Amino acid sequence: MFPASHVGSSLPTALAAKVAYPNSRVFMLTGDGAFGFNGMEFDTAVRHGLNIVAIIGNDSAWGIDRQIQLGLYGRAVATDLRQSRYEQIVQDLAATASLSSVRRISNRRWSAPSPPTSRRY
Ligand SMILES: Cc1ncc(C[n+]2csc(CCOP(=O)(O)OP(=O)(O)O)c2C)c(N)n1
Ligand SMILES: [Mg+2]
Repeated sequence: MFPASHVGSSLPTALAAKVAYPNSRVFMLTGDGAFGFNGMEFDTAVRHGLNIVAIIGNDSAWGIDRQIQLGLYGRAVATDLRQSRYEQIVQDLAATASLSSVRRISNRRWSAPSPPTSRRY
């Protein structure tokens, strides 16, 4: 577990971990916004046969920022993303590789809880 907190860092970190520990199972978690930073590196994973488990939390939003905006200001600005099928991109990149195994678990859109009337950060 390497919680770097930098958006977009989990995929390159996971690939490096798999290179360093080829006999270990490597899991990574990423958001949909984060996928946009370097999602093409799944192509790197395929080319180098780096078989990792990637979980993409797709809430169609820059979720943390959206949540903060709602908490502080009661409305969200420029933090909505499209309901893109990022797992299909990965599926296409991996289509010719035997390591391809992509599953979509849920199609539920994230919905923010009602913003509180006042909140301190
Ligand atoms: C390099 C970098 N830029 C910006 C941030 C600030 N930041 C923290 S969470 C977040 C939103 C991430 O959105 P997403 O990847 O979709 O994850 P979600 O919060 O929706 O689960 C941002 C921009 C950061 N942590 N690192
Ligand atoms: Mg998100």
